[in-house]
Amino acid sequence: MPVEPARLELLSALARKVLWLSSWTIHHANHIRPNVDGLKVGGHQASSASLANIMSALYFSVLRPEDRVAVKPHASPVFHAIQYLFGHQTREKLEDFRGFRGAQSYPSRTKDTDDVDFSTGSVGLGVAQTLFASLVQDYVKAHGWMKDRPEGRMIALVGDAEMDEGNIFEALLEGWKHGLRNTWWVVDYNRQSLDAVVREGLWEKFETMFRNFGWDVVIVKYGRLMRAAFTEPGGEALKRWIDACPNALYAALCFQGGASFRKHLQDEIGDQGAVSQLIEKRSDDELLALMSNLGGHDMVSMIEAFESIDHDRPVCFIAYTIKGIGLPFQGHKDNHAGLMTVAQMEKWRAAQNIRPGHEWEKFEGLSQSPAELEAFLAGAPLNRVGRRRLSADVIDVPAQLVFKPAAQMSTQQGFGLVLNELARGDTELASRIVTASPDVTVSTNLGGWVNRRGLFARAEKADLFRSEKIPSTFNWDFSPKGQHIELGIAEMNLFILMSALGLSHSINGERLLPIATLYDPFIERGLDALNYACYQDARFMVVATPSGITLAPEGGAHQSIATPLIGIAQDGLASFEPAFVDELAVIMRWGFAHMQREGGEGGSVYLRLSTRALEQPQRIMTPDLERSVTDGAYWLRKPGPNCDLIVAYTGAVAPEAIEAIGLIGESRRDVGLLSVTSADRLHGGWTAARKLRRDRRGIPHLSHVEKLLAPLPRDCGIVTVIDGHPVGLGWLGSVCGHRVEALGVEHFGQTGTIDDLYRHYGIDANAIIDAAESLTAGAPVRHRKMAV
Ligand SMILES: Cc1ncc(C[n+]2csc(CCOP(=O)(O)OP(=O)(O)O)c2C)c(N)n1
Ligand SMILES: [Mg+2]
Repeated sequence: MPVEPARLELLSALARKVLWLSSWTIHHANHIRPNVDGLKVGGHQASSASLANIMSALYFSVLRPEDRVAVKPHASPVFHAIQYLFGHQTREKLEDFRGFRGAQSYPSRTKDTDDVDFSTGSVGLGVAQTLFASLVQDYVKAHGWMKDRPEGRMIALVGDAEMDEGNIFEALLEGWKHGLRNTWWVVDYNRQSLDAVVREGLWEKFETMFRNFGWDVVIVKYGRLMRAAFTEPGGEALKRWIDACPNALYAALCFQGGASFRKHLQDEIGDQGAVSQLIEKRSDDELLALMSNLGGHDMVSMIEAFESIDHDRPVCFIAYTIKGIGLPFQGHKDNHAGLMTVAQMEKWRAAQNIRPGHEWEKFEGLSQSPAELEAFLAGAPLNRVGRRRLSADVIDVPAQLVFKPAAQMSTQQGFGLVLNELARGDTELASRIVTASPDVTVSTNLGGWVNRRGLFARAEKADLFRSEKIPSTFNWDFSPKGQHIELGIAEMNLFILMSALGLSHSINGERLLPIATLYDPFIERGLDALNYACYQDARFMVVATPSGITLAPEGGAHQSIATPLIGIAQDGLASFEPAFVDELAVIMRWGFAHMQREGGEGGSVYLRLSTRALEQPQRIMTPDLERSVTDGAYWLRKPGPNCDLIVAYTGAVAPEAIEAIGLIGESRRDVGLLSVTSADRLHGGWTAARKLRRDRRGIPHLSHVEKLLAPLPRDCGIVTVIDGHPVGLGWLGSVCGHRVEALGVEHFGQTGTIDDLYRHYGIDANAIIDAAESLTAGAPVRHRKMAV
């Protein structure tokens, strides 16, 4: 459908205003705001300009309220400018761009207040987020929860160099497997990255690749001026020249201006009759306007391209642009961090009829009446309904999660049993759980759950082995009602899927409780995506096994050392490492509630579990014990008044700690054994309590760990032991000033039995006893563990 002239005029005026406001925001942050010496803003002005027109086309005309967008990180000022025109962003926040509580450098769901759909910043991740968000929308729809809500398109505005990020390709493959729909990726093809000009012919690689994955590809290369010029006599020759011009030269000529274009064109095709005339009849300015009229900078071309899509297959738009268009450094290869000087800005301001002191005024310098522009903005389809961010009710979590107990079992087994019981029941909680695993569903003990709840696919697909009556432990039926999403091996995809599932309450207004299972060492493979999911405040549960060196025969490549520290340091993720299954059940229950708490009160959950089967304690889980488990620690053996040593352990080394404390206890009476279920929660509680005490001077508030350790005599020693990096527990000595011997694993694992490796790395019972003796002057320990 052609774009009517009146609408076009308004859209073009607004796009010019967006370019101005975004550049002014950056300029203001650098040259005008006080106290920002040294806080130079790089990477925004040129990069933003590139997308000002495309985003104006989208936000002011194409987007519908149900669509969701991930904006290229450096186009953040464009996004904020658009929201400012809509009235969703304040002038104060724009003036404070990149400042404390100001508009964020990169669009942030949690820190910005102007309706950011998906955070971006670490390039590549926001792009993949849109793909998984679309799969999640399909999941919600297939489960009958969309009600009358229309399907949204999940749209990413992508830098061409951003496409180098491997996670995008991993996501593409996964999207293809799941029959991806309703996803648009708009590549800002400015042929520049941060450092350089991109390789020739990159668009062909993109085109082939996207088509190969079943996407529609729309190339928007020429703007209206160009298309009109191509129909003039000599136009064909001009088009051939444009098509053959190397990226670097085109960029350089855009920087140099009309005269340089003229010289090159005349030297190379000028003697070809009609084309000379085509060039000569244009002034330098007109020639530059023609040559920089690439598709991405032409409102009509972009609107037509977007509106031409009449199907729900995924679409890649390759929109040709010039980095820094309209600004003095347009096309210059060093422009990523380029900033306009005060003099350049002055000149540009005057050229746009913007009066000094009126730079922030929404419609200053535009020829249309403010009333007309306001009415147009208010009537933009995106603004048709009020709030676009949705919410969902909290799902009830039963008072207790049950499991079939066994005398000896691992926490991984326990996890499978808890989920199996949930799968057998018909609670609302169970119906909202979605599991996913990167090709380790069975080996992470999700088999029982999947057997009962099935795999998710939009179309039914029966398990062939079952239909052929070939015996198999697992039922691999796919259906729209399935609750397990089967993923390929890429851990990046797992975490971005968690990021999408874990935002469903906000995006789709329907709460999901996602659980990811994977091998603990491979958390590091997907770590940036995990961090990204937490940064967006997505809510999910990560269940990782095997962990530490307990999968001893697998060797160093399958053993994890650093993950306990990740668990402590990762913001938005409460991490736990229980030793026993009754603790695990309590933690999972707490976790499902924590995943649903509002704002800073809640978050995601990480369970570092083990495949090592341990003898389970026979005990009653009292409310006190439950609270201690979720607060992070409890006394498995309470120290006496004259205690000179305690052992604090985490997770699968419980038997070593118990044995050591038994042997030490033969000669020293009051020793204690502290079971640490969450070093993260324990440490977090301690820091929070100290801050509270400082803030509310004099009002005592003791954290859980302080209450546990404060009664110990001053010279009591602490041996800490963990199947992971010793720093994970070593900090316990700082709480009340006790000396610590911290045992753990600091080097890549060997192959061997657990006993071999625990002895080798010094986390077995004898190592604990040795550490205890080196730390305290108490009676010598008479017996050691015998070698087996
Ligand atoms: C994972 C990651 N690596 C590096 C960066 C730093 N960085 C930001 S933008 C960018 C490249 C910009 O090129 P492109 O995507 O083409 O966007 P343009 O600036 O051309 O608009 C880089 C390397 C980042 N933000 N995230
Ligand atoms: Mg680029």
